[in-house]
Amino acid sequence: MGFPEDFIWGVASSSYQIEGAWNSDGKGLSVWDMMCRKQGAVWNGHTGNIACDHYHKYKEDIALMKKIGVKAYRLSLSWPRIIPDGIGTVNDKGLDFYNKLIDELLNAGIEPFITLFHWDYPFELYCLGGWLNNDSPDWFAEYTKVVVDKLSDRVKNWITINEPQSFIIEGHINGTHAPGVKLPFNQITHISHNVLLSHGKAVKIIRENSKQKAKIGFAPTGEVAIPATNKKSDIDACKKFMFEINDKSIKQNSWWLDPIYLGKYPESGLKTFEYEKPRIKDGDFDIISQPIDYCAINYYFAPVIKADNNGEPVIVPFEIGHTKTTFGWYITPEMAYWGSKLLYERYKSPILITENGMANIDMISLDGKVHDPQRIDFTHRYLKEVKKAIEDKIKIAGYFHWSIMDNFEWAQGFKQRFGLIYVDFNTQQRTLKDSAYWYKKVIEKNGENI
Ligand code: GCO
Repeated sequence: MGFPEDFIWGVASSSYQIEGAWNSDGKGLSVWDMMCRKQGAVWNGHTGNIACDHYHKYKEDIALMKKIGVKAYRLSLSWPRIIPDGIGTVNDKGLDFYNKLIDELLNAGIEPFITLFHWDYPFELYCLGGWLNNDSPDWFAEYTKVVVDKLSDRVKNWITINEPQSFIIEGHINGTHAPGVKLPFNQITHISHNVLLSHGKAVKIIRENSKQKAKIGFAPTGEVAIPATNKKSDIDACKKFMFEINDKSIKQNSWWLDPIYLGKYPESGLKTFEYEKPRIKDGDFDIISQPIDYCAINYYFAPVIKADNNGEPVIVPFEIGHTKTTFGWYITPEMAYWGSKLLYERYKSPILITENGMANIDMISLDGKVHDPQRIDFTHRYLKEVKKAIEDKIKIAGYFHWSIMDNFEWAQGFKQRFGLIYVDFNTQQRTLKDSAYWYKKVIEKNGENI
């Protein structure tokens, strides 16, 4: 067996991380534009003002994607580029940028997968309370409608929201990501509920307004785990770890995916958040739980779990010297098998791996090339686990490598390089890394060499 014929081989990026042009052609400010102005917020004072200058170089970048042979490209849209104040007047020039980008992709034979929200929230809406405001789901729906009206004649694949756990925990609890605030937990659960309602309203808008049959997903972080052994007790402990909520955190995917797929919050979460649970209005779960097509998920690293004598999950520490990326993240390929398997068993929805990749020390060598064997090995290992899952009858629709090119890695600035394409941020010159040529072969052979 192996990868199905129609497996989606893709690459991914997000608007703030690559576009630059932070104030061009009528774009409004996002919370990330503001975060980058806060002293000490981003490594070495870097900003996304220019980033990869993709706004001006998108044709060149799409030509490179074509050269790699990718079948799909997951991009996100900058909401304040399209609607500068977040609601109200549309900035035609901003919308037109995406219009041209989509045409360019389709001309290159690359299928666009649009993420509606990948963290660059309109600053004007943040000033109105942002996700805490109970109108925020309607704001998101309004923005979605503008985009769907314009692009859905050519775009059929949509991801509503990327990694709510990251922008809520980093942005609203730790204050290390935009908007950089530290809110109490009852406000955090309130935000999470509004984000879920925003997702649901966007799904409804897409279904009602798309000019073709749409496919939709929601992309939380890969909060999955790996059982220490194949024993039932360890697997059960691993499931408990993934789906039971026993501390005050909105990290676990059951907090997000149970409402979407099962139409309710997990009991354990409601119990643990006893005095801090969100206010749930009649009909909220009807909005949130409309059918979607992909259980999208981003895989980077995961803990290993075993059962203690009572069957409770305990984290098994990694052995000394377990390999890490330059970000300090452990390399844990088995998550791609176990995460997919356990999510698929619980939610019964095809998995779409919307991100996977690693930060590495990449440099242009004397021969003018970028040799990144670690990234090739990393990707090979994770893809082997994807293949194993597929052979175990777990439906996995596709894989998007993070990222097409080196880019602005949030609070880490340009410190971390995640790309298949090396970017010289001084000259904006692009160089395909060895991993890009390797991925090209994988795609050509539909993963037969995995
Ligand atoms: C994410 C982020 C990406 C990051 C990547 C590496 O979804 O976490 O979506 O923007 O760049 O994950 O940290």
